[in-house]
Amino acid sequence: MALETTFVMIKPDAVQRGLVGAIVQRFEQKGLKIKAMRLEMPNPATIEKHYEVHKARPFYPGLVKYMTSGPVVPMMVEGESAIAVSRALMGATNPVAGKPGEIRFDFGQHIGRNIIHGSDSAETAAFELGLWFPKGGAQYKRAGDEFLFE
Ligand code: D4T
Repeated sequence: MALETTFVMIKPDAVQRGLVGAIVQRFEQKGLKIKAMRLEMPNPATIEKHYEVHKARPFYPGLVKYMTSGPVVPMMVEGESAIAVSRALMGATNPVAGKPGEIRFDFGQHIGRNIIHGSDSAETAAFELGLWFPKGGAQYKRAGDEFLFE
């Protein structure tokens, strides 16, 4: 087990559908610590850098168009194995391939409108956190942590 920090982003479809509160609640209920969060119209250059690994894929132009179509909610999230735990909370990339209880399954139906993003490795998390939160996150002691961690 290791304390990790990861990058999570609520995508435009979920913001437009009024799901921000329900999604953030899943992370809070799990005990993950939110260290930074904001709502913004994403800068297209940031989205292009974020999805640069997918540049050659056929879905890339549609992905960039969708991701810049409205506000997103980028988040910095900390917790034990936070990278894998966040991905587990999100579920399968294709919302209908997952299981009930997963954010994407519970709230989505189409891979091109899949609600939420989360870093898939420590390297990706470092890159994405640097891209979206160059100034870092809030440093604070959370009340109740002694009941969450032994
Ligand atoms: P992200 O990166 O958004 O957390 O999603 P995943 O890590 O679960 O999935 P991914 O990198 O393979 O895909 C990135 C992003 O592209 C969209 N997408 C993906 C799409 O619109 N059509 C497709 O066929 C695929 C594979 C969804 C997520």
